[in-house]
Amino acid sequence: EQLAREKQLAAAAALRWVRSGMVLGLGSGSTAACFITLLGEAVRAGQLKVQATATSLASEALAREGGIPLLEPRRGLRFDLTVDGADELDPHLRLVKGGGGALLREKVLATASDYWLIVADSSKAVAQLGRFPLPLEVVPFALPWVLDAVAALGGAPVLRMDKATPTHPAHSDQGNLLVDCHFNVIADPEKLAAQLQNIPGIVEQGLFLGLARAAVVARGAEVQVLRP
Ligand code: DER
Repeated sequence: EQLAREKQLAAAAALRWVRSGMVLGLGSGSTAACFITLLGEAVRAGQLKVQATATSLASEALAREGGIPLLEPRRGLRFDLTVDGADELDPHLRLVKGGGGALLREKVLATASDYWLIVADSSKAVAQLGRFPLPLEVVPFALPWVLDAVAALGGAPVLRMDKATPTHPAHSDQGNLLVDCHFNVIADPEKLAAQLQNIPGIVEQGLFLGLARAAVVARGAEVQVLRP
């Protein structure tokens, strides 16, 4: 339907940023998956010669299936371009990410990238962050105190349960827990990010600030390139 077509459109547009010889970071989620699939087709057709590292085991499997040569993490490895999705993006290109539970590896690769490009359908663009629950990755031992600290910040924290077995909590690729925080409105993202980073046991939080170079947002049949 409309959003699926927009994801495809944004992903196809992002392919224009790719040049042979690049070392690429591959994001996670359904829009990034469209990009990885299209990239695999170009690699298999001999149109692009690239190497890549993925931000989740799911994206890694998709890239391997597509025939994209993969690089293991190593010292000094930097990415010419990383293409990733978002759950929300505001006019300053501040993002909420982590809906797919990959926020830790996503932020590691975003930070190691020379150019971090967002691909999104029109539903992601918002005037103010916060309606999408803010994801956290949390070390299991610390969970009770993290839930208390987030509640004290007004974040109404909810432990994310596994989609397949709803009686069990979801786990990140690192084996940590995921907590979704219902702030509703995040008026000061920078302040909240600093507060969350001060809570021991939170290994990553889903605010991605000052990282995105551009966002390719598909709206209907149109593609807009937004810059901070
Ligand atoms: O978890 C994430 O940050 C992913 O990028 C994802 O949530 C983006 O959403 P999408 O599946 O609609 O692309």
